Amino acid sequence: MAAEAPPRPPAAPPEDRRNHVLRIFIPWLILSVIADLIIWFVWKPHLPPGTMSSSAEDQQFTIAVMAVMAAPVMIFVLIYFGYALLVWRQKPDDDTDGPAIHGNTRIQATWITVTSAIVLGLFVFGTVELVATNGAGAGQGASPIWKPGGTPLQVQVIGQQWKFTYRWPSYGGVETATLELPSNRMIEFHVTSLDVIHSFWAYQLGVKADANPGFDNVAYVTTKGPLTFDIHCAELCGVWHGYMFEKGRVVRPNQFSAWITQQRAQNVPATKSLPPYSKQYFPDPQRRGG
Ligand SMILES: [Cu+2]
Repeated sequence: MAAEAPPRPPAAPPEDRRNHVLRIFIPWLILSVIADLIIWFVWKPHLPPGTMSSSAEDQQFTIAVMAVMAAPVMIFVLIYFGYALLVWRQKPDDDTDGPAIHGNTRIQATWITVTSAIVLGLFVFGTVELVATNGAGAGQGASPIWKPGGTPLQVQVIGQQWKFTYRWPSYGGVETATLELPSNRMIEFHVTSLDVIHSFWAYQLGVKADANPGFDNVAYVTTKGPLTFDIHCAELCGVWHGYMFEKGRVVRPNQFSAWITQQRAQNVPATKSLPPYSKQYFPDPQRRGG
C-alpha cells in the first residue's frame, strides 16, 4: 500500500513587486516641499509676535524654521500610516501570518542618523539664536550671560498690584506711569516687583520677563521703527491681574527726548519723595496682597 502523499506546503504568497519605498517617498517629497513653501512664504509673515523688534523677528524666524523641519516629519508619519493601512492590511479570510522579520539594519541606521541630525541641528540652531540675540527677549536674571555691546538704554520695569511703572536711572531716576522707547535702540529692561510675582510681557517687542520682588531680572531688546505695542502682566497676580494691560510706544528719538524731558519736569515733586533708584526694592512693611 503506497504511503499517503505528504500534504503539499501552502503556496507561497505572490511576491510583492511594488516599490513601496518609492511609492511612499515621492508623495512625501511633493507634500513636504508644498508644506514648507506654504509655511515659509504664507504662514511666517503673519506669525506672531511679528517683526517689530530684534527679539520678535528672531522668535518668528525660529518658530518658522522649526515648523519647516517638523512638517516633513509629520507628513512622513501620516503618509506611512495611511499607506500601511491601505496597502498592507490583511485581506478578508486571510488568516496566515505575515513574514517573520528580524530587524532591518538599514532602516534602523537611517532612522537613528536622521533623527539625531535633526535634534542636534536644532540644538545648535537654537543656541546660536539665543546667544546672538542676547537672550531673545527673555529675562536672564540679575547677571545676564549674553550682554550686548555698546551702551543700552536702561529702563526699570516695576510690577505692583496692579500696574507697571517705569524708572529711568539715566534720567534722574524719574518714575513714569507709561512706557515710551526710542526707535532703533538697544534697551536693557530691569524687571522687578514691589509685591507679588508679575510678568512683564511686551507682546510686539517679543519681551517677556518675570517680575519678582527683591530681584533684578534683565532682558534685552533692540527696537525698530515707531510702534504701539501691548503690555500685559503674564503671571496671575491677584484679583485685578487681568486689569494689568496698557499700550507702550516706540517713537522717534527726538520724540522720546521730548517725552522724557516733559516727564522729568512734571514728576519733580514725586521723584523727590521716591526712594533712590535701586535694582530692587523692599518696601517696609513688606507688601503682600491678592
Ligand atoms: Cu501682575
